[in-house]
Amino acid sequence: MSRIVEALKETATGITNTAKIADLQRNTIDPANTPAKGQATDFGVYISDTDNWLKATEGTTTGPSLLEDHIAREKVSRFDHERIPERVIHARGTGAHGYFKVYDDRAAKYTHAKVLTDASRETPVFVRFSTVQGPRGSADTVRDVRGFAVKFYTEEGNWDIVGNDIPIFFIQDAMKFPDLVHAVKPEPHNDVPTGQSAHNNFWDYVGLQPEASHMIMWVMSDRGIPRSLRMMQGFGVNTWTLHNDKNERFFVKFIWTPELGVHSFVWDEALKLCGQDPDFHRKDLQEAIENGAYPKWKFGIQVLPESREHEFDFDILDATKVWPVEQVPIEYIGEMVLNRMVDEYFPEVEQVAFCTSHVVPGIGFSDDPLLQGRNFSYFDTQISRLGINWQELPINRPLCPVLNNHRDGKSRHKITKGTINYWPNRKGVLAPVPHHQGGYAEYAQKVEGMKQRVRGAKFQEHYSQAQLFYNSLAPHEKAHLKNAIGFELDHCDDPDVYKHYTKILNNVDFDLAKEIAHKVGGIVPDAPARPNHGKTSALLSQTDFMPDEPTIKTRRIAILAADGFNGPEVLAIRAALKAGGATTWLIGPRRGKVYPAGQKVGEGEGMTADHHFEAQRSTMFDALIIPSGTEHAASLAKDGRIVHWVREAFGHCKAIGAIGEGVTFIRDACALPGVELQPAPNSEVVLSSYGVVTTGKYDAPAAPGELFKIAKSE
Ligand code: HDD
Repeated sequence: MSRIVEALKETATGITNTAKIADLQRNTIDPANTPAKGQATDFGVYISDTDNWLKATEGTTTGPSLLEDHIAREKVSRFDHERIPERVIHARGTGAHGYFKVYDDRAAKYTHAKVLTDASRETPVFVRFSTVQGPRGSADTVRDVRGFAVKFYTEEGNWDIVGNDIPIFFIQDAMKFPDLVHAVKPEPHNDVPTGQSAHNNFWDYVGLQPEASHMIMWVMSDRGIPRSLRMMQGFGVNTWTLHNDKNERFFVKFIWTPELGVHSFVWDEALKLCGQDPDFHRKDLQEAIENGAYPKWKFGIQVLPESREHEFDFDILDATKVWPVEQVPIEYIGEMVLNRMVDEYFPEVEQVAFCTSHVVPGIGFSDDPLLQGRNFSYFDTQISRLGINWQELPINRPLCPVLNNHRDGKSRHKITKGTINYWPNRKGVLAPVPHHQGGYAEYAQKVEGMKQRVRGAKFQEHYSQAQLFYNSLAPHEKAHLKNAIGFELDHCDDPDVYKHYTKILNNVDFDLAKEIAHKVGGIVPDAPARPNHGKTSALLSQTDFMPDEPTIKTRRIAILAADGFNGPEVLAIRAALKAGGATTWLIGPRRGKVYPAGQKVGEGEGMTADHHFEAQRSTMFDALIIPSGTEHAASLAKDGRIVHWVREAFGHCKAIGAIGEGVTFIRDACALPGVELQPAPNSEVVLSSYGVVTTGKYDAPAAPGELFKIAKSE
């Protein structure tokens, strides 16, 4: 019997991809389905009054409240202690359950880890996405690195890949981490800014740490403002190792690539959403999962045998470097699907705790100095956040049985029978498990050297890959990156900071440095600090990650409709978009009934608008459609909010569809001089180079997605 089946025999679910859900059920209470008659104290006595503190009172007077009221004290005291320390970084997050499986055993040549080689398994996972800088209550769409932490509940124990959406990191050595975090977090004197790296201290620090220059390129690129958590890559970042049955060791990088492609906001959209809908990303994840559009990622590995370690012009243990795919191709070996949101945020998302040191047999560490330090830091931080028994919390406990001689500590849940809590013991209980029976075996690595505070020679080069990344971007991505750095340096008011950073940029690219220096009042260089090698590499630009077939799956499409819109047209469009996997939202002058042409306002059957014009913004949607209808188009044209909506969507390069009179409205709203946006006289669909799709009439159910073939980011 497998270890997990044994552990879960109470629920009799066995090892399925839902085994963790079954495990959590042991601690889950459904108030709708409990024998409890109503509210009780924590010690189980029913409460008759939850609103009035016990008082010494007479007649109609209100006397003093009595300390004796332990029921009131319990209620208030429990409330007083509801918060735990938020994560020192990555405090803002959201999470979901799912499963992981490999396609086949092709990775067996590298590792004996069953989770990576046994295709009959579907390993339950829990994933937490996060931003880095902001506190728990900060906005989702800030420019920042996104955390992408995956906990695999394997039969051999928990394995955590605590990764980010960017494949590299700011620093090479873990000892620098507290400085990096202090520098990026709000400044100590005024606790400003929230959820932003646009301030003196951050740019001062990275300006004095040239090893951060590559990471700065990534964070200032569109990767720093993902459209959705479902549309970003994930990376283990550090170099790990795999070991196979022949006792061979390989260096490895882990990569998640989303099925829907990699997409981002434009900066203006992201900025506005911070205020308009600060929960945009977490709601987006929830909406997709609840609609059954389960986010999916392919899981890839880049593998190097030990013999190739020194073959590269960078050190493969340096976390500020990618392994270019031309030199080390990605092998996709499996996939992960997220299919269930949490039941309650705090016990699951807030209490989940990851550790880079959590690996299972067949997977190990390398000498990557960032990873080595992380292996200390994560376990340590969980003790201060959750207490020493944090691994007993339902979301963190492994699915396989866990027995050992660890005992006691605050909030111990387990009760272990027996007289023995040490090894060796006279009864031979709780013996260590030999390697051949599944005990973790460290790879026998030869270690020698001088004890010194240094990093290897190849760790000293910092600009080559920053250039590689910059050179590999598409022109629009370069433009976005320049705007982002321009924005951030403009928010630094200390000339020492922004002037110095423009000097750093000149090591990456002369034109980039010149343009930004001009913009922000930096030092305009008259010659490059070093030549740009001109090399490019694949899979760095997001444009290399469009889905194989253009898709509108899970895209949010707003249909703006005032009274008098063309009803059958809207029905047909909604049906076609739904068939393509998009969600449509009818936005009208009021929530509730909006009346198509032919129906009297207030009397007809109407169509239900999901929202009203004032309550939503174009930033909350990927695309918009204006149907035909004379009165409707005339009303839209009079509404400043709608005119702004359309202009804004146009400015953000969103896909816009318009039909009949809707076309005229869009043309006038966007005031597009010289742009021909006349509807064709028939149902011919015309796509302008601006991404606006127009037609004279729309009466046939279009092929799914026909109207929205243009990828938003183009
Ligand atoms: Fe870290 C949290 C990712 C370097 C120390 N880190 C944390 C989380 C992610 C990462 C995704 C949030 C986990 C969650 O959702 O609970 N960190 C990374 C990546 C790094 C990295 C990809 C570079 C490769 N981190 C790093 C270093 C150190 C830490 C070098 C310390 C020396 N990280 C922490 C931490 C946190 C953390 C302080 C805060 C909360 C937590 O661990 O659980 O220990």
